[in-house]
Amino acid sequence: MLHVLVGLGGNLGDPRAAFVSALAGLAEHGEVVSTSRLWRTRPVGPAQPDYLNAVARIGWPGDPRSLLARCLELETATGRVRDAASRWGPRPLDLDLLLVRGLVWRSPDLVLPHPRLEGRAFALAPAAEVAGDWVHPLVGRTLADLADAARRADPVALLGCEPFP
Ligand code: PH2
Ligand code: MG
Ligand code: MG
Repeated sequence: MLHVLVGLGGNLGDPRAAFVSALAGLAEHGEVVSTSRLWRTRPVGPAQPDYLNAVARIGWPGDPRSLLARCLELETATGRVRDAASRWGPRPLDLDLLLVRGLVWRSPDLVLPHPRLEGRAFALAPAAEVAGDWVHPLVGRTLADLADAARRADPVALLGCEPFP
């Protein structure tokens, strides 16, 4: 069983509803152990609406690739279209594999930990709520520590948070 952090993001339509159905979809094959609060965050990248972000801690019985495939299916089910032009643009649902506990993985379609996890307050703040004591296997620091550092470096990244679900 893999212990995984999945990042949820979205800034089009009803991201909260998309998060709820994505978590139900992940729970069909894995176990959703806990979820962070729902954070409203300033967009990183081109100008676009604010995001909602959350992180789910899940148990997954398969390998990382099978989880990635499931996440892509769930993104597509929300109407997301993937193309080069929308890579950094607004989306109804983005599911990112952020971290698999204790695992470093590099293949053309998947890199773990997520290469931009460090320094991204919108991912680290919710990740620290569900797995603050997990250690980033490349950086050697806990997610709680990295979240504190990211928030200090970018104090306006986080706009607020509310209970979820
Ligand atoms: N995701 C992106 C680009 N920018 N900004 C915020 N605040 N939250 C995101 O989830 C996000 C982003 C590409 O995946
Ligand atoms: Mg993303
Ligand atoms: Mg993504």
